[in-house]
Amino acid sequence: MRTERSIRFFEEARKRMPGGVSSPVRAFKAVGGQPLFIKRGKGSHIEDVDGNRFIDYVLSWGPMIMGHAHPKVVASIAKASLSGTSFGAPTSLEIKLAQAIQMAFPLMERVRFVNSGTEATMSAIRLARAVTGRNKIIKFEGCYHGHADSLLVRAGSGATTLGIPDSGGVPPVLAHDTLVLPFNDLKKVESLLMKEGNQVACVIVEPVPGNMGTILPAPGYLAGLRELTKPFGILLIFDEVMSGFRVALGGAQERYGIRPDLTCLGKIIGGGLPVGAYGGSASLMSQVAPEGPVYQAGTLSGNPLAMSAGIATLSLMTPETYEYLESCSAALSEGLADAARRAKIKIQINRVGSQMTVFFNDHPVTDYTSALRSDTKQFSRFFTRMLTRGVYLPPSQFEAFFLSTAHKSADIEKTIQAAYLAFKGM
Ligand code: HOZ
Repeated sequence: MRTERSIRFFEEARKRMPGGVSSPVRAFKAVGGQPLFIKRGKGSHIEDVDGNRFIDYVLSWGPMIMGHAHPKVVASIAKASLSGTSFGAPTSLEIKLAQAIQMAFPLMERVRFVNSGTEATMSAIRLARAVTGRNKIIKFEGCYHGHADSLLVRAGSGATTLGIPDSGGVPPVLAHDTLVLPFNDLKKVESLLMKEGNQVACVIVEPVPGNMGTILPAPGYLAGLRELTKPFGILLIFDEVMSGFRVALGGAQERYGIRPDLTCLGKIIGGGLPVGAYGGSASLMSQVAPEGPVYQAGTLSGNPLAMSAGIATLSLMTPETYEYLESCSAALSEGLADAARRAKIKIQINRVGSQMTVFFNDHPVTDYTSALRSDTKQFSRFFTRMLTRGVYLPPSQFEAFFLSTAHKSADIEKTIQAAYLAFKGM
């Protein structure tokens, strides 16, 4: 595989940007080698600046559920841009996207648009602290809720990939108010709440964690969180930045039938442009400025191009979309499991709908501790072998693969065949 141009760009980029990238995990540090610079994407494929083509399972870390450069999404962005790209004033597009979100997430009676998942989660926490008058928050090991100070404690995603789950620069006083528990362990939640429940503003959780790799919530776990938090008046925040419109149209809250107080969204709702959102009941959200005292703002929030891309993307999502994604993803995970068996490699595949992770691990992966026991060296070898065979996977053991409606059975078959060859002799 030729990579001269990517190498040249990376040298140049490193002179101008920390690590040569705009976000750490894409630097390929955990898997060795160096990042490929992407020139274009279409459907299930991306192409780098050296002309290599790959079946893409990163999909911009989730948003491109209809594949790259979907004609309807591209046309809606182009059309919106002809009328101006930003006004810092309301447009009717915000109402349309809010309506589309509320159809799928009825508990989000009021929605505030922001520019990223990070903004959504940090704003939701500010709101929870304000309405409860409490400072402490509970998060779970290996869950990643963006890079706000209070949340970079035992954080997954790039923070875990690069070995900095507790980031430098986070004031100890903030980290001190973040209580961290293992995921999938209700007993620990219960005993912490018995001690400190009346000081806790919120429990924030990725209902289907994807940032320590994909983890399945144990049966009854999410319902248990709901039950345990209620009597203490603790708000339950579902960070559905990844799972929203991914694991079901109405996200994990629809799939598992849970009613969180606040929901954070991102990724898919922007159709590949920068958008986040948070929302909940009208009464809770009435505390957000300008209606209430909780301040949060943004010049580009509700940006018309991003709203248009989101509206177009959500308009394409039908029950058939999810049926297709489910069957395609099941075929991939079954094929990968079979390829590993034939090659005598031990892996665990965790999958919910069209989100999955292949763990190089002998035992089931159910939380951060078990995820960290995975063989990251083997993952790196697998990653590199897949890349050279034309398959672009997330460059970390602690991330998720995503599928889109543009992935066809030929892509899946090619991926399984590449995996078999990659597993063989590992
Ligand atoms: N937070 C993203 C992974 N879960 C990575 C974003 C990026 O590097 O682009």
